[in-house]
Amino acid sequence: MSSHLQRAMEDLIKVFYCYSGKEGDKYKLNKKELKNMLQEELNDFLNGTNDAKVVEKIMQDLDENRDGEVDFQEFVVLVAALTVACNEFFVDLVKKEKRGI
Ligand SMILES: [Ca+2]
Repeated sequence: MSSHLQRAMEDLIKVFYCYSGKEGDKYKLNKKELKNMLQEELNDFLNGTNDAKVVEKIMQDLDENRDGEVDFQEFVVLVAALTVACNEFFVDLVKKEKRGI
């Protein structure tokens, strides 16, 4: 049986390839696939994923090697950044609860 973290890592990989495999390069997300992924998986986190400009901006931020597509390594950067943001929110919440706010 695999650990929680290992399962989470597997899920990350599965989610990425589920979207990247739809068209073109199977191992990279093009703009359409990225938009799809953001809408399906991260709509609660990212406001305005319906907005083409927002998707464009995320694409530019993630696409480190400027090939117009997001590979797994670039995708993980997004997930890590969002996880850090989540953690800060969570830690704040726990602190507030301890102080009885
Ligand atoms: Ca890229």
